[in-house]
Amino acid sequence: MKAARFHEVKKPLRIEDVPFREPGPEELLVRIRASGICHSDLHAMDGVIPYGSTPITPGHEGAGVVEKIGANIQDLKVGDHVVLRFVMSCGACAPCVQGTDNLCKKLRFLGFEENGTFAEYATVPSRHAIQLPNSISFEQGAIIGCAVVTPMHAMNIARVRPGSSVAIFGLGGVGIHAIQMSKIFGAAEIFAVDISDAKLSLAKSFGATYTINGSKEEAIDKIKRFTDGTGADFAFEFIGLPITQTQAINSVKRGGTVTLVGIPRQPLNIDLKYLLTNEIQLRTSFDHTRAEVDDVISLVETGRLDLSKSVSHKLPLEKVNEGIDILRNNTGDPIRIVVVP
Ligand code: PAD
Ligand code: ZN
Repeated sequence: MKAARFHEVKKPLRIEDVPFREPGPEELLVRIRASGICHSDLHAMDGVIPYGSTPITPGHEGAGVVEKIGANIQDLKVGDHVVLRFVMSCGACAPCVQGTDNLCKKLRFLGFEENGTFAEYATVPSRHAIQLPNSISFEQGAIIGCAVVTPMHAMNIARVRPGSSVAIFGLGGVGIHAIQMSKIFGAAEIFAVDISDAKLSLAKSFGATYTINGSKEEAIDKIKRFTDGTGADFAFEFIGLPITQTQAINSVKRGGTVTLVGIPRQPLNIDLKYLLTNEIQLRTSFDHTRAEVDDVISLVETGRLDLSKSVSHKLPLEKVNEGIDILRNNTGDPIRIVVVP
């Protein structure tokens, strides 16, 4: 099969012919129909997040069709559409049983430690394939697996309450979905911050109350101005830069909650005394749980979450490096870029 392979840090992926692995008794062979490019893939290719072993096939946001099933599989059949979960939890340890399978003791990551979805086929344990209703496209199914479910987990971590004000920093493939997700969680006012006017206007169309171009306006001042000088109840950072992490911290009111989601590329200096004396709750959000994927699929299926504008670019797998460059350079206002084998 054709696959895009990582060999060396800061080098393009190589399109190669590699054999696919036959599925074991508990596994599936999935014909990949769409795979999203996430900024986390760029972090891994840059050496910020380590791959388990190399060479490896990256890609952790995939959807496709079950092509072959292992001898013990009963809940899925050949021809079923599935979303692949890159959070490969064991299902048996204490965190898994308690519903926090993103903190599994034996966690492995598809596309980082196991060959992923930038390929024609992926072989995965069946418990990491979640049935996708035929009414949802493969492109939308693919991005559900990371870009859409990540903000849902972040909102659950923060415990966003109905009627609250929420500030979202970063409106890329992941952060843009936090706008609609805030509405679903009942937010009354949403501040959307980015440096791209196109992403800000998309956020507005999804229900952002105020948009702020961080390269032209002071985000904290504007958020305070529209919250009677106090700040937002909740802030989320979906970029991973100290400057925007600090802005998020300073944009919430006393007693507010800040949730960091963007993978940090540099350390952050935190004024702990400021947090403590203002009782600001600092939280972090890592990936998602299986139940949250089911919840997102239901929201899309019932029309409460609109993913029709989420995929901005669709490229053949052979052009995956072009997609990676577009995302890295943030040119052409990419939301999610999807590759199709
Ligand atoms: P992306 O590149 O699509 O989006 C980043 C956005 O940030 C873009 O819209 C930029 O315009 C915007 N931006 C950049 N600099 C600034 C700035 N100074 N001020 C305001 N906006 C700015 O990335 P993504 O959405 O794929 O991923 C975002 C981060 O989230 C990235 O670090 C990724 O690794 C991380 C991530 N974390 C998890 C998790 O579970 N914690 C899961 C998935 C992705
Ligand atoms: Zn991702």
